Amino acid sequence: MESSSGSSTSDTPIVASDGKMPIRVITAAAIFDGHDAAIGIFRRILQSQGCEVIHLGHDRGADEVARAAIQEDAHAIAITSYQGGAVEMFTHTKEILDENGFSHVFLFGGGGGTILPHEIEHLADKGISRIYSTDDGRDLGLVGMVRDAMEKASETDLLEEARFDSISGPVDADDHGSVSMLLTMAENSDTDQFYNSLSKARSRDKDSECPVVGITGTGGAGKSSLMDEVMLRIRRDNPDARVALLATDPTRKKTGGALLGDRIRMNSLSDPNLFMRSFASRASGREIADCVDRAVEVCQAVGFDLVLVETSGIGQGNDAITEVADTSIYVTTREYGAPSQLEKLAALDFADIVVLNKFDRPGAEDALTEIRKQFLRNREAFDESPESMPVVPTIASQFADAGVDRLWEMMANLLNERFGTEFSASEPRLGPDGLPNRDTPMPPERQGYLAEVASTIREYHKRSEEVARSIRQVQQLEASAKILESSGKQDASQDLIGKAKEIRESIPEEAWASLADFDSMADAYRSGQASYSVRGKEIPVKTTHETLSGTKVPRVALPTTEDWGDRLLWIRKENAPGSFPYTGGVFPFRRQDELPVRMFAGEGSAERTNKRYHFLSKDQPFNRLSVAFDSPSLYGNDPQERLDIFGKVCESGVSISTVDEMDRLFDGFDLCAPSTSVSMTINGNYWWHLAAFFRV
Ligand code: B12
Repeated sequence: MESSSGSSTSDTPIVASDGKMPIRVITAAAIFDGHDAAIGIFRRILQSQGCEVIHLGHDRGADEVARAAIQEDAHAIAITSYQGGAVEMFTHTKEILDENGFSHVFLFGGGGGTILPHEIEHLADKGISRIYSTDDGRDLGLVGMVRDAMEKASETDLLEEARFDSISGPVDADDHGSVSMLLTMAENSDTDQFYNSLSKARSRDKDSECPVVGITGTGGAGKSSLMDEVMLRIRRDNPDARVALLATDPTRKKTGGALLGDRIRMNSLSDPNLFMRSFASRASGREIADCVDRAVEVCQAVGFDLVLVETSGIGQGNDAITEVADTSIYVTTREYGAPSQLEKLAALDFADIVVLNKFDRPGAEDALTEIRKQFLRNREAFDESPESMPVVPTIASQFADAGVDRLWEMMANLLNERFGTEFSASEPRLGPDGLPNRDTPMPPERQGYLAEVASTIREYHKRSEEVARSIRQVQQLEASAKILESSGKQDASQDLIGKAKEIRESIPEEAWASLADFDSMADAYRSGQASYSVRGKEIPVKTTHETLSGTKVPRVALPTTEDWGDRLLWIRKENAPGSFPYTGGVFPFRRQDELPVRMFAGEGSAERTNKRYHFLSKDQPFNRLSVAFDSPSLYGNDPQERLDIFGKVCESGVSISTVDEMDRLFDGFDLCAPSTSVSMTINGNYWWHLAAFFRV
């Protein structure tokens, strides 16, 4: 085994099962936890060390993580937990693994200083393989910790014969653990061993129908999101159908590692009838892993009703999917280039259905016409209309997209016709034009809105620098001209004045006006008294504050520079409070008659938090109640009796999941009084909390 040698360096990939397979690791940040930077770092290091990483992203519950490890037959799971509740998260994940006979999975992770030393000890007692503390980070370094974990994880031999003893009889598609082991054999074992086990495991006749649908298309076309949405429709219309999704992602030649990232898009996988397995392309270097044909055989033998095979992104000429699938779907977006590019596309020859995803993008309707026409030409179906071609526009990112409904309806009809299956499909609610609704919450012309804002601001700063440079030159030229004039060099002085005038004229009038305003503002601040108006009311203010020792300190400090360019840059980038770009607030001075405080609380139960609000606002002329919710409330989940969720209920905030609780939270406060205001630190679940708040 290459792996376990203590002398291995960070350049040596770590492999398991006597060098037969890379280590497979599930990575995730814990439930209700948005701290995903750390796991992002560790997943990249794992890949660089030759591991195949199945990344689930953030906010993943113990059930999702453990289910992924079982379906993916992973050697290890890495979890980061920063939002509290780490003990419950790790313990519950371990419980699920143990219950399913996956105790061998090396469960490790960290959470910096948020997992305390006595909790690390407790977790070790509970059988968690390793929690890495900040001290471990200092001693071993980031790569050192990963290699330490992987060397231990590599001791588990997933191909050990004894492991497969449990597969001595027929395996059913519901038995995800056994299906997963068979898929590991499909990927790594020799032909005899694999078929020997498969013949024992077969629970369904070879002749019974289980169609295989291949999904291919360009990278980034949204294949995984689309398949997730299709699986949700299959579940909706055929609750008993059992579906397997087999996805391939590329192996990196340099490290041998891979990011198997398709699972991150999947929200349908909580259904026990849906199963997913990710493969790395490994030595094949193709868009489907070499083992996919065997993996399909496994899924058919154990009784799945449908197998979906997803490729990694393909180029114009790739058609490997046709080797394993009997029905093919090609997914593209409007961004395929000029119409002539479609003529080169092999997929339009073999695809049964073409999907034009991201149909809400500008220009997508023209693309739909072009693809339909090209599809018709490829089929030489000149007596048919382009509209009758099986080209479906979809917006997989749109909730309940009728385009995806139409896609599933087409798939179901095709499969029922070809294979005699009996899939049901609800009728899609397409618009009168036969197309899905494109009135997305974000109109197409505003989709690049943030990029436009960023580029406008960048342009603004660039322009500021240019004008500041010119203004500085004018100041320097005019000053130099004066010096030359005073030393009798009239001609040279006139030359400089001429040049200064030329540059002066190129500078916009508003820049000179800003500099003039700066001078009058500086005078006003120096005078000790100023006034400003709010809603027509003139408010007089003292511009200086006298300290106990009698020093007069200006309430607003202006830059002392004499350089016109620097002054202009300050005006355009910062400026005084009450002036554009308002970096110091929208009013020239802060109010002095009210303390800028909030009664901020979130202490477990509604009653306790309410008590705290009353304590904080006692004898105050105003109530500015500010709510900090616990993470289940923030993420819109019920405080269920599930260990990983329980660990976060009433932690670092108040738990509010009923209208009654919202009522008790503000008990005794007149929420309509002008002296009362309420703010909430909230996120995607805001609508529920807002509705509950209006109700009280
Ligand atoms: C970065 C950060 C953020 C970023 C997160 C960015 C992101 N996308 O991840 C932002 C600003 C968004 C953020 C937000 C919040 N944060 Co914050 N955040 C941090 C911070 C500063 C660093 C965490 C981090 O990523 N460290 C980098 C990792 C690599 O290093 P490390 O943590 O030291 O871990 C070492 C070892 O443990 C080990 N290790 C760790 N994990 C793993 C995993 C594996 C596999 C291995 C092998 C090793 C290993 O390696 C490291 C090197 O030695 C910590 C404070 C701190 N200094 O730790 C707070 C902290 C975690 N945040 C906190 C809080 C409260 C929040 C908020 C709730 C604040 C709020 N009220 O809105 C939000 C919640 C966001 C959410 N939705 O979950 C608290 C948590 C309190 C608690 N649990 O008791 C902390 C501790 C700050 C504090 N002291 O109050 N946060």
